[in-house]
Amino acid sequence: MNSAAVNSSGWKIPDRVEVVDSHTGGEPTRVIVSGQPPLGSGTMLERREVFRNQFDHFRSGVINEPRGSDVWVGAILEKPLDPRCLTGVIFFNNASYLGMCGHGTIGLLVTLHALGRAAIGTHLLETPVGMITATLHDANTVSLANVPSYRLHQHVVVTVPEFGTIRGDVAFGGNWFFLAERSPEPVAPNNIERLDRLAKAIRRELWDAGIRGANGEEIDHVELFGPADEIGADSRNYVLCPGGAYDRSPCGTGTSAKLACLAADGKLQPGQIWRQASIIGSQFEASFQWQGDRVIPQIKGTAFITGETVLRFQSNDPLREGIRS
Ligand code: PYC
Repeated sequence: MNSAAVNSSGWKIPDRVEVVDSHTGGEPTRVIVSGQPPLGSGTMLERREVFRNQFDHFRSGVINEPRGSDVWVGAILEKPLDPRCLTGVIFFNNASYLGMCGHGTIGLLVTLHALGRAAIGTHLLETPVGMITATLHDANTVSLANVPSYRLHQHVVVTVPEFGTIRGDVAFGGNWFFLAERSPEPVAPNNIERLDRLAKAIRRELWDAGIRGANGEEIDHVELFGPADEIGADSRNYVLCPGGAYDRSPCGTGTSAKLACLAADGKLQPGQIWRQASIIGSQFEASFQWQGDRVIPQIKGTAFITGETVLRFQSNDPLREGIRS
């Protein structure tokens, strides 16, 4: 813990930081509305590194306990390089920084609309992994065309003590995922503790075995699939996020990675609808189009505003920078 809360550049978390909170299928998003650090004028990827290297105390302060928790995803808004874009955005969580975030994009657009900053219609957004298109259909419903997604490895085998041998694919959907073909544990809301143990063990095994993303990235999301009870859903998932929490939503980038695998296997055709249910039963409607050997996933879901808050960072608070995990 660093109670000074001033980084090497002398920038200090302001006493008041305004945020708007929402949830997308149960998964919360916190959009920073005022008080964020200056990240410069580079690409979103470059600005994300400035954020990581110089202002990580701000990430921790706004998203970690006691002001947030491991379930939250935060979004910082940035002036886009491309003037056609509505905004640039960098998503982050209790552990680190994300490339993209599907549920977060849905929450972001609904939030910007509630603030009077986004009209119903289609918008471009700049993210660290590229430009995406998102359409606000009404005050709560958003569909997004995600970044090109693809399967990198098929039939990866990991042996996990206590759970046995698990086969799955490694795919990119804006973040890196391991997608287990058949979960040895029921993917059911009353089994979250074991799913959590299993997914964390798989992630450790992948790391120890040196299995990485295309540019050496950690496979930091693990997705387990099972049959869905929910009406109309094709599948139910359990998604372990990098910070250790599970995604309450069906995970936009995880569903994108799933679409890439289904497409590669010829199990889903372009334009065909895939309804992905989350472990709590919320759903995204998804489909894809081919772009060369990658797919452009389309993800549709709803978000609702849950709060408009002023976070306080009092100078004498020993937990000004949050509890770092
Ligand atoms: O919806 O892409 C997503 C996501 C990533 C992490 C949590 N949600």
